[in-house]
Amino acid sequence: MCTTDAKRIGVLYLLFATFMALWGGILSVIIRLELAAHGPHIITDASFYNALPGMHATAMIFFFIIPAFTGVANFVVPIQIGAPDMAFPKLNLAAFWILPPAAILTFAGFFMNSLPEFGWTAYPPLSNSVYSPIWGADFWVIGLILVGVSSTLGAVNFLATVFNMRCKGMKMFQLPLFTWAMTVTSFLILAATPVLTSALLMLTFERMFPGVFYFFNPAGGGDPILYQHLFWFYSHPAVYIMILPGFGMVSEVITVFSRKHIFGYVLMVWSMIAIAVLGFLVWAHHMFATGIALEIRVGFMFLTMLIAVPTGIKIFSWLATMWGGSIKFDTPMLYATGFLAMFTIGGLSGVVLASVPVDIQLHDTYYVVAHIHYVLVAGSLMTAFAGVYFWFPKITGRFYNELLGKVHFWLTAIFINVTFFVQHWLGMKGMPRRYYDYDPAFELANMVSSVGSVVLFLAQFIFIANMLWSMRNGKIAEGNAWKDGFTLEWQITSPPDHHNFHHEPYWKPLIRQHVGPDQPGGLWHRYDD
Ligand code: HEM
Ligand SMILES: [Cu+2]
Repeated sequence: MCTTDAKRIGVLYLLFATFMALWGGILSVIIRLELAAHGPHIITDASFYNALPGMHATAMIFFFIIPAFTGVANFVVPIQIGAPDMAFPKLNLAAFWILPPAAILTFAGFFMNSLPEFGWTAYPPLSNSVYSPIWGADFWVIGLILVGVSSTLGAVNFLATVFNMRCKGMKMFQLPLFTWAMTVTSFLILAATPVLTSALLMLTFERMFPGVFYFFNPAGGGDPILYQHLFWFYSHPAVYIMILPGFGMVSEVITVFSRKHIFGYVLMVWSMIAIAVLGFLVWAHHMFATGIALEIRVGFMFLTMLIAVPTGIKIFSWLATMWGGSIKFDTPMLYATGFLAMFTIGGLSGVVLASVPVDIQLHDTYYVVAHIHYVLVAGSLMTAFAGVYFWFPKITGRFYNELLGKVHFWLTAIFINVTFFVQHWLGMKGMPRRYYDYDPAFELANMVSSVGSVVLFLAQFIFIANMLWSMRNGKIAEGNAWKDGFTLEWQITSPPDHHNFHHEPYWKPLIRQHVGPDQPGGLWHRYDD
């Protein structure tokens, strides 16, 4: 509980994230049950329904996906660079322990019958003291400010660790791709999160002292669109905060399970950097419908579409890595390849939404919901599973049950599509997002989506059961659990000892020897005791 060992803090993050995923999942199933058929069902109070999508999104984004990635990274990043711990172990612990109280504040509205109904974006005027004069809204805003503080502290720590604590011989362009992904992500957090925190502080001031502060309220010279600019200047980069670590995990999984070097390492790193930079230049694609000038919209449209280039490069590099490899389809690899296929759908619907005329039509419809979920569920969630299955033997010293892992994968992959694919159609036909009820013509597709979501939710208990059971009873894993891991974490015992390494590790480029024709080396490395 008050350990400063990054590995244990990582596990705390993972437990917290699992808990919040269940919470967010329950909320989403409630939403879907209500929408299963036309007319009111399990929720009689439309106001309560109104609050649910926002609460679900808040739980999933701020308390599940981001902490889950941070958890794996706490465990893996220091080891991958040959360090005994993070640069600031106590800060690390503090960053974690801000989260549970932040979660309690954020969701306090549930205990006080005072739930904010302004979605997860909290646009004023809806979120100001006139339209949301409730305590639950204040707590929600303050909870998210705390999350911002926590992830900023975490990002500083990761950067300090990666830049200062690399073992002898390891240069930046020799870092494993997961560590690179966390480095780029930490820069994103450092540059973007304080912007959200500021916007939320401004909102709080306006809520607490109406008539004194006018940031967003036009009555005193404020501008509600300013809030949207600040919000999306954080929240678009945030989508990459929620996907780049997953990209990094998939890179590790695909190299190990294809038993090959990553194809185009340097290009992979630069693509991540390009994605991060472009990620800051596209925020106004969320504001095409706010009446900003057409020239500006067109500019943002092209910049947005440009992100497809580095993303495409990464997809092709992963495919090229698998090409000609001797591939093992264990659960982590199933998740990694499943991610490739399904994330592509999310990327394509993103390009569709990026074009201004189409977005004007599809804005605030279920098409956007489908897009978000193909990137966040088929992208972030599936990569997180790839990573957790992949490093589970390293974290616990035991293997998970492979059969259960595969069953979990297939149920998850199939029912993600059952749940979300029809939503594209619903959106194109004009079903609005965040509504309590809909036209009876949409009934069948909504039923399909709801049934899908229930099965998807239930399937996750297979994962939890597998993890809990295998932690104690799984097959014992050796240090190099997958036999083909060449990054540093695979060169020490599973689970690693307190300070990771018994002797100060050193890094040296290593030609890959034991599989297939020799590839020119440099990216695999070995730690010799
Ligand atoms: C990398 C993972 C991605 C994530 C996690 C993500 C997430 C999101 C989220 C949460 C929204 C909803 C905004 C709202 O609630 O109003 C959204 C909308 C949008 N996304 Fe993405 N996105 C990703 C990738 C992309 C890509 C690659 C593109 C374009 C090439 C894109 C283009 C858009 C556009 C244009 C909208 C605005 C839709 C509207 O307001 O009607 N996204 N995305
Ligand atoms: Cu965006």
